[in-house]
Amino acid sequence: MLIDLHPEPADMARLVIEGMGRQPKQLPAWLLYDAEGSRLFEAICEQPEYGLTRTETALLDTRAAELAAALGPGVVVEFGAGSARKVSPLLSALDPAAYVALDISADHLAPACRALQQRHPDLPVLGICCDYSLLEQLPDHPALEGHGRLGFYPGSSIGNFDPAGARALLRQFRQLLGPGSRLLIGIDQPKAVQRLEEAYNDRAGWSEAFARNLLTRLNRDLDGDFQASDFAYRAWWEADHGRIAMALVSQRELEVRLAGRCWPFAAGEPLITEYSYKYGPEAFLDLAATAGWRGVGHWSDPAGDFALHLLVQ
Ligand code: AVJ
Repeated sequence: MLIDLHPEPADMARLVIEGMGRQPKQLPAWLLYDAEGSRLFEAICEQPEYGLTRTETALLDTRAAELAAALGPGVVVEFGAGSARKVSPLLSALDPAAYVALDISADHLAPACRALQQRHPDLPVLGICCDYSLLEQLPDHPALEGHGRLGFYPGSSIGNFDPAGARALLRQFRQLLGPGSRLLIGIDQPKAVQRLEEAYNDRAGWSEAFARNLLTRLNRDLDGDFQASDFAYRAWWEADHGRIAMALVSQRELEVRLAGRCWPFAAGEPLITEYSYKYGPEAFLDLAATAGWRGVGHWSDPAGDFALHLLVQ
């Protein structure tokens, strides 16, 4: 079952013009995920240097029973479900009243819900195609009635937001899930700088290809004239901010045409493609508290690379 709320397509030109006007220049991270970008990101997740996905998947698998006991009964609501592949062990252990997948792309949502329904034939499954950052409330539907809500936001996706944006997102989850709800959220944790930087500079070059695909997309969709050879990919840890910065760095002084305007670059000037914030348990719970969430449990791998936090309102 799928409800399509027909989310407005984002005003890409306006957002890109706004981002190119910043200092440093910075584009919205979601622009990385066109069809080719999504494929490249899947390849990143398999690289030996990038442990995030493997570690979280293993945690969800091995601790599913404990997680289910802590979560308790309700309807599972996954934000930005994509292919909805991570939630399966949780659903098996939890046996929730229903599973609701929210995603902006109807093209991803429909097959994801079908595949999930096959793995869990008795579970009521509902897909809602929407921009959940703009919704005031979830639509009325029998699957959502009479049960508490258990939010699920895996993948440390919140790491792409700056702290103010992350707080706004956590507040939005609170609003959509309602009083008495819970939220299980995956958070990548700070670790040795060398390991962090290698994760975003894999040897096979998938991280670089993922960032470079942004230039291809901008040239195609916003009539840009970026020359790939004018930019070098870099990713580095910024300790003061607790984040990895990823950028395409101009190799000379040049001008680029994009979205009907001309943009000068100095030699060595970065175009930030995304940030990836990392939070230790305390830092994350402080952030969550400012959005009205309280931590009641957390699960982490033995090395402390990644954590799943359980929050209550
Ligand atoms: C999807 C935001 C969690 O920050 O690790 C990985 C994105 N970009 N390699 C991350 C990403 C390049 C990823 N998140």
